[in-house]
Amino acid sequence: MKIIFATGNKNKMKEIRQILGDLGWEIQSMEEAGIDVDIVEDGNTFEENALIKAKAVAACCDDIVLADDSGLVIDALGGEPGIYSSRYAGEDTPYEIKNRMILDRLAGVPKEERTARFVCAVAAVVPGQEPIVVRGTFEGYIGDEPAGENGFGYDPIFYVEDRNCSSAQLTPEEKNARSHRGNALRQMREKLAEIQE
Ligand code: ITT
Repeated sequence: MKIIFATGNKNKMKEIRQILGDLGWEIQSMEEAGIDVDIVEDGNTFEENALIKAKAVAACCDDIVLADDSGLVIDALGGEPGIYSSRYAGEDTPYEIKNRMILDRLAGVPKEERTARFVCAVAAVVPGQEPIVVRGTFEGYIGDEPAGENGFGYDPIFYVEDRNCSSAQLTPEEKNARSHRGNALRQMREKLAEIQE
C-alpha cells in the first residue's frame, strides 16, 4: 500500500515514518510524490484543517492521502496558540523566539495553572471511501525554561509530568510512544488495516 502524506513539515514527516515504519507501506511526502499545491488552512478545528490538507492533495493523485493538523493548546492562554500554532507570532519566526514569547506571557503563572496539551488530528482520504479523521492528545504543562534538543517546534517548553522533563528531552522513541501524533497515527493505522482486509 502506498500512502502520500500531505505535509511540508520535515520534522513531522520524520516522526510519521518512525511511527508507521513497521507497516511495510510505502510512505511518500508530498515533495517525494511531486505534488506541490498551495493549501489554505481555513478550518476552525484541527479536524477540519487536517481534512482540508488531505483533500487538497487527494485531488492531485489516486493514492491514499493522509494529513496531520496539530498544535499546542495552553489552558492559561485560553487555548492559544491552538490551530494557529505554526502561524503564532509569524510563520517564519524562529521557535526560540515563539517559545520565549509564550514563557513571557506565562510569567508568574503557577505550575498547576500551566497545563497544556499537544493535539493532533490525522485525516485520511481513501479513494472510494468516506474520509476518516482521528484525534490524539499529549497532556503536559509549560515549563519555566526551554530545555532539550530533540523534537521540534514547541517541544522545548512542553513538559511531561511523570518525567519532569521537556518533550525535547525525550528520545524520539519515548516521544512517539506517548505523543499526540503517535496516538493519532496508531488509531489511523488500525482503521486503514480494517479497510485493507
Ligand atoms: P503542514 O501543514 O505542512 O503539515 P505545519 O508545520 O504548518 O506543516 P500545522 O499547521 O499542523 O503544520 O502546525 C503545527 C504546528 O504545531 C507545528 O508547526 C509546531 O509548531 C506545533 N507542533 C505540532 N506538533 C508538535 C510537536 O510534536 N512538537 C512540537 N511542536 C509541535
